[in-house]
Amino acid sequence: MIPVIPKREELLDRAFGRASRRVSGRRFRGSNVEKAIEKEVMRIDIAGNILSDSLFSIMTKTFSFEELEPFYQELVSLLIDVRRFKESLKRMKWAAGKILELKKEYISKVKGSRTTDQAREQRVIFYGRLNSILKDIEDEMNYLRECRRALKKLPKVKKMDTVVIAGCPNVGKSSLLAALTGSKPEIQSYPFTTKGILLGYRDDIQFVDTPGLLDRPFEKRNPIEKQAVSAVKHLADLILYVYDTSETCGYTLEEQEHLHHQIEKLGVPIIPVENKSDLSGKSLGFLRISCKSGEGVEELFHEIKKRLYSV
Ligand SMILES: Nc1nc2c(ncn2[C@@H]2O[C@H](COP(=O)(O)OP(=O)(O)OP(=O)(O)O)[C@@H](O)[C@H]2O)c(=O)[nH]1
Ligand SMILES: [Mg+2]
Repeated sequence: MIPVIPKREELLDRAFGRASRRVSGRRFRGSNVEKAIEKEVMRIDIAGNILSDSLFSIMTKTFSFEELEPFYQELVSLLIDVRRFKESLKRMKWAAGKILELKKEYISKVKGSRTTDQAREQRVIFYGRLNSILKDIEDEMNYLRECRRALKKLPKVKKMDTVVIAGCPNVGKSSLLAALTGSKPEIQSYPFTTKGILLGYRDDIQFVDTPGLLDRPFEKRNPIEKQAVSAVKHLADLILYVYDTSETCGYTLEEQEHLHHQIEKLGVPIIPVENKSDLSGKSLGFLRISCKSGEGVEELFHEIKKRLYSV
């Protein structure tokens, strides 16, 4: 999402080095002064273009926050200071433009030179100005490097019909993901917990388990977690809310119902299911399944498809 941003010295070396190489292989005509002028004009032109192009190319390769999916916008806002990020990009744009301006200015100065030394001197001053411009945006470039590191942790969720699995700890969310998709889920790093996001796929439907995120009532959450929870509403087309009616998970049915009501507030369609039907327990009248015996899992998958495709 953000390309590697070379160090100031590297950017300058690249620009100056290329400019030198290009003029060294060339023959210039006219008097010594005319030759010097033509040569220094060329160096300024090439160095200026290469440096401003490098900055422009970093900007164009960097993602645009506005073009992100709402889900990613929320995740990105958790990881970086979006205002500072945008400000840093603006400053890079300023620098790239300023370089082109200075280039013109110094080319005309060199053209007005009367001696070879004067021509050379103007080019040296121009190189110095390029260095100062990059120093001026050093903080901004550092911040973009920081953003790059932070955003590397973003999970790669695909844009497809997505079912998110929620429920108290130990009710069987991860088991259900495995039972539904019949595979070992892919684990991807996750910005706000160390646990990772689990993804599974079946028939063009993406199943997501977000360990630690949708397993506690919202009032027990810190602001960052609250925002992460609310990001889920942009990701999920459907939520599976998993109950453990045997209560062997360690949470009472009341506690589980409380979380269910909270998750309903996200405004995403929900299918509640009762897992661990192989064990004894009360029923709330929802679809009963068992990840252990497989009971009800196929019916659930059928129901999921019906809900996703009938709306
Ligand atoms: N008897 C029985 N046990 C189950 C069933 N489904 C899951 N379990 C068990 O319940 C425990 C928790 O299952 P997980 O799938 O890890 O539950 P989870 O909701 O992902 O747990 P956290 O990620 O810690 O929130 C494990 O020991 C599972 O083997 C089921 O249908 N029947
Ligand atoms: Mg789990």
